[in-house]
Amino acid sequence: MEYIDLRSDTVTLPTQEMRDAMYKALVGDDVYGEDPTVKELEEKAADIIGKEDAMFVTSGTQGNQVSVMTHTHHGDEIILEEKCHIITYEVGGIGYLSGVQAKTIRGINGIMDPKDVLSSIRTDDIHFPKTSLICLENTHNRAGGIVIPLSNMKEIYEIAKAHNIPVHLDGARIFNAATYLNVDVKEIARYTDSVMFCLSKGLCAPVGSIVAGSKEFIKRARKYRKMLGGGLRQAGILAASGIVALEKMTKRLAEDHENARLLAEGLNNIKGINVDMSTVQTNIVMSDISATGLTGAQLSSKLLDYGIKVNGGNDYNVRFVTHYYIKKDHIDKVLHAISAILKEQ
Ligand code: TLP
Repeated sequence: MEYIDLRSDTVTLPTQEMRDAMYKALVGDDVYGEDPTVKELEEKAADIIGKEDAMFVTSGTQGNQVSVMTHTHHGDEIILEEKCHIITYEVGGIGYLSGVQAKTIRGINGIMDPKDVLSSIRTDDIHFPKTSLICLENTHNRAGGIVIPLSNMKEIYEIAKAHNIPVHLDGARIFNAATYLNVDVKEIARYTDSVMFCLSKGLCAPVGSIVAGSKEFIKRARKYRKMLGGGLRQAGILAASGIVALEKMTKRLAEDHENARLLAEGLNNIKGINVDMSTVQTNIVMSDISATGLTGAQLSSKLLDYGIKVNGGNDYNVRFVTHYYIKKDHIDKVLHAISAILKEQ
């Protein structure tokens, strides 16, 4: 059975064009710096994002962890929004790998108040750890794919610069944010010192993410990537798909956003389901199904019978993520299936 898979945009398969590019890719040993396709991807990525240099990493998680390791020292403190991916879904890596502690800030829809960021920066006191990094996430996954406004990023960046603290952006879905804001992706990346973005989510590459920053930062980051086992050999096979992702797939994300909006509107028309439309900005829809009497896990297991996959846990929230392989008629099918399930209740 072919599923309609809305669990994540990570489920996207490589396109035929990617497979062709992978087949034909020129490769070499990238640990020796001899893979021409990896080099091409890294140069293209740096240019697109507006940073001096870039590095191919195996995953978004590896990219974030390597960035934190490169910016910090053991015993430092870093500031993050409390529901961000680094805190929620990266296996506690910042403590384990970088030996830093987290100062989390409660954001509103993932958006931190710059005043809270400012007041969280440690002063020079014998008791305190050093604040050595501020992390942002745009789009913000757990906030429902919400876009952090540029004005907010700018304000936080200026506070960071005034205190000589670098800013790292988890921009796993930065191209979705740029599409929503209708700006060049550089306009987002300019308020950061390092950026991680994923080639393997809405952009459909099978594997891989990019870390971008200054030449000096990337030089040091390459050592940490090697330490974490991310020094790949003929990685051009993978990088070739990343080049197609950057050239082609960044330009079509508005379609995913439109499908997410259609889905969210349809869900709001179903009794018992509530979606806060103000959060539906990109390709993620967070729904509250508490009034249906079903948990997320129960709804997702019933949807499987209709050939539909969604992520739902033991609470009453269900996340739907649109992507290249979700078309408008799939949205109609999903809405019909949910209505049918709730009628049987
Ligand atoms: N997010 C995944 C899961 O890990 C939750 C998903 O399905 O959304 N930053 C952000 C903002 C992300 O959403 C993700 C993946 C990552 C980093 C990590 O990327 P990968 O999966 O490549 O390690």
